[in-house]
Amino acid sequence: MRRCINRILLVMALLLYFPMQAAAGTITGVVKVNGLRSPADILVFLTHAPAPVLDLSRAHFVMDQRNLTFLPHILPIPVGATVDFPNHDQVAHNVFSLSRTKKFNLGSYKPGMSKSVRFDKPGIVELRCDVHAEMRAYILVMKNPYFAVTDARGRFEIPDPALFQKLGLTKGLAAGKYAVKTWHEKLKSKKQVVTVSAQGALSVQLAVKRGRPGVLYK
Ligand SMILES: [Cu+2]
Repeated sequence: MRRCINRILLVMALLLYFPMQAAAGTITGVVKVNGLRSPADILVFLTHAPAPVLDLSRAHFVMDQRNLTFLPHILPIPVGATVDFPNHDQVAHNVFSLSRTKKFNLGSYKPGMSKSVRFDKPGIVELRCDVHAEMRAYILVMKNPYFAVTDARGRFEIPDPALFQKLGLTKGLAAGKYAVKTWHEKLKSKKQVVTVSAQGALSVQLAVKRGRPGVLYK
């Protein structure tokens, strides 16, 4: 009798456990690059995915200015997020964008100062500096939080654990079909359709070549 009850309890526990797993899919992978020195700093994202309502009030995104470069080189953010632009150099910078997604000019500002911009429309923002012509970086304003940037070895994970923690999101990816796409200013964007299963940790390999990336969303 006791054995039977134990078995029923086990089955019930499993039934409770597995539905929770249904929304915990992840996509991990590697981007292989032909024609660039490093496979780092490539945006990988899902073109269409459920976009939860986000509380962006506490989530800070930073585009640093250090050693006469923007850091990071590629910064994806969810639409509606605000980016801080601190100047950690010994000289003044003047950050601006002529991109249609967001046009702005922060003016020249001194070391130790910071300015902020909110990005309310999805798309690509090319950042430049009026003082240093070689300074260039990109803010990618994304429609959903399912995006990541490749590490030094070209690896990525969607959802990005650090980003999801920052945004207070706990769930993984619901089972279904998704288009995984890459973006980097010097690489032709690649798209691949994948199927994420209920318990799924899916592994993808994307091969990209030099070329024009095109738009984020069609
Ligand atoms: Cu500058």
